[in-house]
Amino acid sequence: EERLQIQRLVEATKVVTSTAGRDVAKGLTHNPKYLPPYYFYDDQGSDLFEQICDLPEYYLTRTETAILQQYAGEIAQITGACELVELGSGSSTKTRILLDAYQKLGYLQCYLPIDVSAGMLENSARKLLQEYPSLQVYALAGTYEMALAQLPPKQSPSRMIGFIGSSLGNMTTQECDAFFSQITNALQAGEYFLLGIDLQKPKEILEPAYNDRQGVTAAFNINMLEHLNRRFEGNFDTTQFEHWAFYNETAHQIEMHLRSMRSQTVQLKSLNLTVNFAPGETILTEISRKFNLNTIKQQLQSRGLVPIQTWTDANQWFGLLLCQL
Ligand code: AVI
Repeated sequence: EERLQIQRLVEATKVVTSTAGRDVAKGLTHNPKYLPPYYFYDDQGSDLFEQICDLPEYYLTRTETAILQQYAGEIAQITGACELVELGSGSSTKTRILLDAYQKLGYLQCYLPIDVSAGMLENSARKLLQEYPSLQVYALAGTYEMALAQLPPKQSPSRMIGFIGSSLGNMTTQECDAFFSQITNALQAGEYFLLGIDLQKPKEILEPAYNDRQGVTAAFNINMLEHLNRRFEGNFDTTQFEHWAFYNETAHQIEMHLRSMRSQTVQLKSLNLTVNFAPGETILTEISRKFNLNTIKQQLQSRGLVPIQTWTDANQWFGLLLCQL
């Protein structure tokens, strides 16, 4: 297929096997233990995340979709002909709303989805090619950092980097800072950054979204251990860890952990790593920050990403910001 290019990115260092998993070793030997959230997204985890997006308690996807449906035309109009780079594209479901809006104006050219889940990336890219017969897809399998540093030359007059779904919330403020630099380095003056963020709200709404009744979020959390088992020859006994998520109101963030149900020892053979767990000890697998619209706008502005338009829903639960470098 000529309209599709898929590139599997590897870390710049050629000795891939020795660098992969270094972050796992670092997190599991840290006190308190943590794991980087991108390990959620092997192909199985990406499927589970798709299921989360449809849960009645998980208002995020539904709310952002509605905002996009209402304002995608406006976004396309403001940016003009623009190729779309999307970070964490997953199934590209919400992206179709944007692609449709660009197509309507005759602006649809090239879509560059980026995702760590290569299987999910390839499947959704192939589907998009069928649905959009004139679209070029250049898919990049890798982390944001790798992909942003290796974007192919532009084919359109302008570029927009899309980062929707509130994945920014999964970064610490420090990681966020480094990430904004990667964004500004990847863009040229006048180009766009589209950001979707979950906003602060009562914990009565937030906590159920991360503790759904069907247990899909728990399975998603536990799958990280299964992923590590598969990838690094590990022997986590997933029946001996439980999902634990709560809203930290002071830090304005959901904190998601895996809690060891007893004293146990786990080995990750290919990392040469042995980890001991005390009963009740936890691994922090994710933070999910909830933003204040004005604060994040100021932060973006101070990093040179000037917010030129903001959209939200009637409840002000979710925000979509179009920024320009
Ligand atoms: C991808 N990210 C924005 C999700 C979130 O809500 O922070 C990941 C997730 N974790 C548990 N449920 C969903």
